[in-house]
Amino acid sequence: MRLVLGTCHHDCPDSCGWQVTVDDDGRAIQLRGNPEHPYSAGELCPKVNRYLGRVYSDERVLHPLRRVGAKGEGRFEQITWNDALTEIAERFHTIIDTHGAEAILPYVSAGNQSLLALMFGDRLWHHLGASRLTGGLCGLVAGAGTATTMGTGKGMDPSDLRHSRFIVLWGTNTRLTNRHLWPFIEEARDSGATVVVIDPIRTATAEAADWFLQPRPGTDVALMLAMMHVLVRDGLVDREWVDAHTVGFDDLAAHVADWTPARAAAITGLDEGDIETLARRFGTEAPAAIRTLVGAEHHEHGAMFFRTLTCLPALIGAWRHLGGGYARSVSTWTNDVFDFAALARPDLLAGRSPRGVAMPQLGRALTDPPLGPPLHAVVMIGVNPLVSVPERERVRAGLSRDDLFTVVHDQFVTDTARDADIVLPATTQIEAVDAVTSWGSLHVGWNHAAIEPLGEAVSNSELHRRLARALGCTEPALFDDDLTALRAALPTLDLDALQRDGFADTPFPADRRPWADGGFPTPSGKLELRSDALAALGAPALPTYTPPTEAPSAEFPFALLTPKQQMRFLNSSYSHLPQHGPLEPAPALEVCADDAAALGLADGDRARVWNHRAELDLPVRITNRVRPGVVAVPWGWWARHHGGPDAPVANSLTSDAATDWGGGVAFWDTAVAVARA
Ligand SMILES: Nc1nc2c(c(=O)[nH]1)N[C@H]1C(S)=C(S)[C@@H](COP(=O)(O)OP(=O)(O)OC[C@H]3O[C@@H](n4cnc5c(=O)[nH]c(N)nc54)[C@H](O)[C@@H]3O)O[C@H]1N2
Ligand SMILES: Nc1nc2c(c(=O)[nH]1)N[C@H]1C(S)=C(S)[C@@H](COP(=O)(O)OP(=O)(O)OC[C@H]3O[C@@H](n4cnc5c(=O)[nH]c(N)nc54)[C@H](O)[C@@H]3O)O[C@H]1N2
Ligand code: SF4
Ligand SMILES: [Mo]
Repeated sequence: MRLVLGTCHHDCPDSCGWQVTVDDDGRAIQLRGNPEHPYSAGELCPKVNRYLGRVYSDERVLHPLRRVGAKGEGRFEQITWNDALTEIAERFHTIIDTHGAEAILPYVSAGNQSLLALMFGDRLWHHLGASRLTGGLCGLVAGAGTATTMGTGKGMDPSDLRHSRFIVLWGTNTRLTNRHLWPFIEEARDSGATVVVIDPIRTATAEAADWFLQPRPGTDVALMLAMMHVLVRDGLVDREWVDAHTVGFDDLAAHVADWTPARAAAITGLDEGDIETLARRFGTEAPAAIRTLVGAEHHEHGAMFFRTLTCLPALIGAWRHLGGGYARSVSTWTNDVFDFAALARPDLLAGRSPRGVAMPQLGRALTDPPLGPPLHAVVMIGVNPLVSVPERERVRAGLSRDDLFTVVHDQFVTDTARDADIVLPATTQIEAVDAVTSWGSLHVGWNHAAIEPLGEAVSNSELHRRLARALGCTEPALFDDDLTALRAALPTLDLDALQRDGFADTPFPADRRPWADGGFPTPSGKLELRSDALAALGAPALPTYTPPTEAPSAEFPFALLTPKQQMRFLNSSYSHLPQHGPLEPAPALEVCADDAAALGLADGDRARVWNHRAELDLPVRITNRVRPGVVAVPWGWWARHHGGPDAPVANSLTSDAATDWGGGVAFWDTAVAVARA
């Protein structure tokens, strides 16, 4: 019996440390939280408490598979690795000879967000000169919006919320998506802090808050501008800090002069008095802090949301205080220990700059090719776009092209894998070594391989070594072993200690107040309430509210949200497993009582929900989680859970409109109509 330390690989801010008990036959018999881990402290979550059920699931793909029958039929035969690699190499060589390497697109995402899993493969794609992904589905918009104001994504250590008096959880569902932060928030509360949640959905986090505000989706910037109005009007601005460390205050003050709470109330649907109270409490109950994460970026004006939000703590001088400021992803801190270039090796591009394909607009790229050679091959790694990418029916149409060669590397035959030509078996996290720099806490975690790979599964790094060999590449960097690559990636860390302990701290300013004395890395060297750089790009220099293009209309009167909401799911990863999906409420259309009555819908009735992209047929769930004019369909369920292998899913309805900047996508500016089925 052995105990092996590891770190969760999921695309989750918590990056929990775990320990795996392995019996003498090399089988993992228990996976539990590592009690020594400073952030997760021995607790995992309802997803990963059942992780061994995933590892040893009967549905695991354990051998390479080749499609038999028509595309998307989901019929496969088992083949050898040798046959799979030979076929891939032949297809790739033909495509490269005929169309160039840019006709191949590696479509890689964070199903495993460990360093090797996510980035070692870049070496091969750079070396080949394949198309690159630009933008993304997660986090880039929030990072870009934040950096417009602050010059960086670096903010508070979220665990310092334990020192806050007034905590605003703005567009983040902490208790679901970031559960290990909640104890720090409870600690602040025990010392008298108030917790406010601002979300268009009454989430589990909203239920646990002291105060819940439920604006219409996509209207928060109007609320923020009204808060600024009150702060300026009532003399709650910290003029000393603002004068010393920001630019553009006078312009901003003039700009918000007519952003009265009444004006914002009409747009957001909030109560005018609540807006006044929120602004005044935020301006007087120091230390005040705003916690946000990713969700609010999934709007057309997602970057503006984060750009505007980061102005609020600055106006009140919140950065002076321990427990004051703005807390988002800490990856910009934790990545300080990580040498990206040494791992991903952009130098292997050798001066080339391959065509970029916008990740969120995969459907367009496969059906309406951007400039450059049409895509003839896509390699999906750690991603399930037929559940997770907007305009899903268009993605499906692209994947059904007979002249497209699709390779999927995954642990399961996901909806996406069903449409593949070749499916390759991927290891789970307990089968391969890796390291994880967290985005929720200031740690890097080590992950030992606890067991041998099951069947013929290979890790992402081994996959790329095999592909490189099959393609006849000779560049030595493509064949580095895992430890060599990890040593290069983490040059400043004591890897022996990291391997022994399972985690290490990452650097953070000793007084824990990173911006108390300003010094923001913006063009002006100050926090930019006015951004001339943004103006140069054609965007407004000052925080500005703009309604979404796809707003509810006479034809499509409801705003549709498709959020994460199942505690047993992690993105699209668990809905198919017996200890996860069947224990969650099945997909339904959430609608409030007033709207349901107006539509003649009773709880449990079937409703059609549609727009020009797709139509779903769902049972109705009447709920107080959404406000009038807003409906929700939970996301993460596969086609089979929506009625069959060809059924549309939540993202069949969603918009793939790009965000204002940051390269994200406006999933949640989607309008739909609803009627009795
Ligand atoms: N409507 C709507 N759409 C959304 C979102 C939403 O909230 N609503 N959220 C968006 C966000 S924030 C994100 S991050 C994306 C998530 O997008 P998804 O693609 O759903 O991400 P995951 O479920 O995390 O992981 C994808 C796949 O990675 C596989 N995987 C796990 N480990 C490994 C490994 O080591 N190797 C390989 N090759 N595969 C592995 C898993 O089995 C899984 O099938 O979805 C986005 N789409
Ligand atoms: N259990 C669980 N945990 C997860 C995941 C999971 O699938 N399941 N996914 C992981 C991933 S990939 C990510 S990116 C993180 C995301 O972590 P979060 O950002 O915390 O979660 P989301 O659910 O994407 O979005 C947060 C909230 O934003 C709200 N929202 C939508 N539009 C607006 C708006 O216009 N204004 C405001 N104020 N709020 C809005 C949504 O209703 C939602 O409740 O969670 C991670 N953790
Ligand atoms: S999914 Fe998130 S909360 Fe669950 S074990 Fe992994 S890192 Fe921790
Ligand atoms: Mo995400």
